[in-house]
Amino acid sequence: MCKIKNVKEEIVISSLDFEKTMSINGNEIDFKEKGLITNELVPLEVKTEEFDLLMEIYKKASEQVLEMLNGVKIEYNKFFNHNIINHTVSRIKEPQSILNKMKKKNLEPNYRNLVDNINDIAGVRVICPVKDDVYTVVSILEKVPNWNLIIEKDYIKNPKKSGYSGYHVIVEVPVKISNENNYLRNQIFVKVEIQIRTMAMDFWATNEHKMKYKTNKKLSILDSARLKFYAKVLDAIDYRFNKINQRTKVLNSNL
Ligand code: 0O2
Repeated sequence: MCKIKNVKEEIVISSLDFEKTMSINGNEIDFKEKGLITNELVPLEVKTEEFDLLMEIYKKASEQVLEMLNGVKIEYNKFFNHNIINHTVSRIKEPQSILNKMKKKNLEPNYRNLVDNINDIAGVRVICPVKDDVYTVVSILEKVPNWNLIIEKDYIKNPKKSGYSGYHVIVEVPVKISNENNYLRNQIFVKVEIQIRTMAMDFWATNEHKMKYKTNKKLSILDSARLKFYAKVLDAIDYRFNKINQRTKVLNSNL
């Protein structure tokens, strides 16, 4: 079955189209033998070393995204004296949440379905001061060399029925991998979901997430309606803050 042996290497791998054994954090795994790089539908078992290794790959991908965004934040501050990113957060989806999502999507819990169809195992959230900043970040993400932007969803122009708004992109970022001899370096593309929101959108979504979205708690029809209404109120405030920000920029550019 699966072959795992200790070696003194760091990086890892996975990729359905990659061959041979790879290593990460001192473990080597034969993904081919495991069936991860073939069309075999290997059942997903979350309490295994293989699963942990796979999560490490996603972690490496999201670290890269965070590093890139931090660079953008610093550059914008330096050259434009403007903070387009307030802060970033990241998470790797919990195993149980992955299984729940697969169930919700009627997917057999196997590795191929996980890699192919669950796009937010690695998730990064970018919180911006105002709406224009959200779109600036998106336009930067669209141009990052060597990244593939594969999905874009603008829930700011088209908010969800719940009232949720934000801009979602799924990017594929190259993660460096090594083979068992370590001198042959290579890379694979790993998906990361990036949610870009204003602080107002984040305030709404974080609270709503706790109160309703991810809990079994039932909200009254009235409270659900209130949340929707508050999303609109916050959107109106976001709009006005954005306008003030635009006017301030013009004023300062004329100084
Ligand atoms: P969590 O716990 O935040 O990770 P997909 O996720 O691509 O399979 P979908 O529904 O097309 O399916 O993705 P979508 O809507 O682009 O993004 C889903 C994510 O957006 C959610 O992830 C939430 O983070 C966020 N989101 C979407 N709708 C709402 C909402 O009504 N309220 C709140 N608070 N957040 C929302 P997860 O995995 O569902 O949850």
